[in-house]
Amino acid sequence: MARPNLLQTAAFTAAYVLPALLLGQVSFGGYTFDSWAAFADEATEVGSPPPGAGLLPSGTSSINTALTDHNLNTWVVAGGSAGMADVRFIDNVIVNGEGADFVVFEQGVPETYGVAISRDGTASNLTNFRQYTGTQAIDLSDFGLASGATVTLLRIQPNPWVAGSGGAELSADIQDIAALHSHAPSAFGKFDFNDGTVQGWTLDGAFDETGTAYPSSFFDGWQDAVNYPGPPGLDPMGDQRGTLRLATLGGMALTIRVLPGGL
Ligand SMILES: [Ca+2]
Ligand SMILES: [Ca+2]
Ligand SMILES: [Ca+2]
Repeated sequence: MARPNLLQTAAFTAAYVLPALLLGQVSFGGYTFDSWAAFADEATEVGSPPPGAGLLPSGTSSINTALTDHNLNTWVVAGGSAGMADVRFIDNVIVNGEGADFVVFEQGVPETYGVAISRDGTASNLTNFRQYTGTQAIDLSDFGLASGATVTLLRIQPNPWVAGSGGAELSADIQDIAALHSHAPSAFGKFDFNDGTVQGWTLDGAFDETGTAYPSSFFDGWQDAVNYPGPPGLDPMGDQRGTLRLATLGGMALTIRVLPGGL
C-alpha cells in the first residue's frame, strides 16, 4: 500500500466540520438556522437623535435586548426617520452563500425599513441603504458583496424617509436579525485531539476559493505521531494525543471540472 502523502495545498482547502449535534439547528419564525449563534449579538442606537426621533424598544426596555433576544415578542420602532441601529455579529459572521443570507424579522402589518451593510465591519464603510418590507430573507449579493464575503455589522433604519412620499411613513417593527449562512468568526484556531480519536470531526470538500466543491480522493483520519507543538512524526505512539490527518493515497487526486468551452 502506498504511503499516504500529507497534503499541503494552497489553492484548495478542505473544511472540517463539527458534528451537527454540537451545533443543533433551530427553527424560528418559519426559517431554519444552524444554531442560536446565527442571531445578531449586539445592537446599539446610531448617534444621538432628538427626543421622539430615536429608537423605541417594545416588550423590553433595551434596544439591544429587543434585537438580539431571538424573541419575536420584542422589537424596536423608530419615533422618526432618524432612528437607526447598528447590529453586530460577534460569535458568528454572515456569509454570502447561494441565495438569501440573513433574515430580518418584522412584526405585524408589513412595513418598510432600510438595511445597509458594512463592507469591513466598521460603521465608516457602509453600503447604501436598500429598502425591504416585512419579514424578509435578504441576499448579500443585493448589496454588491462578492460570493463568500463575510459581514459582521449591518445598519437598520426602521423608518426610512421615502423620497417623494412627503414624509416618513409608519415605522417598521424590527424584531430580530439572524444569519441563514452563518460561520464561526474564523475557521482557524487551536483544537486538541487528545482522546485517540478524531472527536467527531468530519471532512467536507475540497473547495476552491469561491466555495465550489470538487470531487477528490482526500480522506481524513487519526494521526498518532503528530501532536503540535512537538516535532512532526516524533509524538509517542499510543498516548492518545495526535492530530487529524488530511491525505491521499499515491499523491494528490482532485477532479477539476472543465467548463463548457474549456478552461
Ligand atoms: Ca450570533
Ligand atoms: Ca426580539
Ligand atoms: Ca447570497
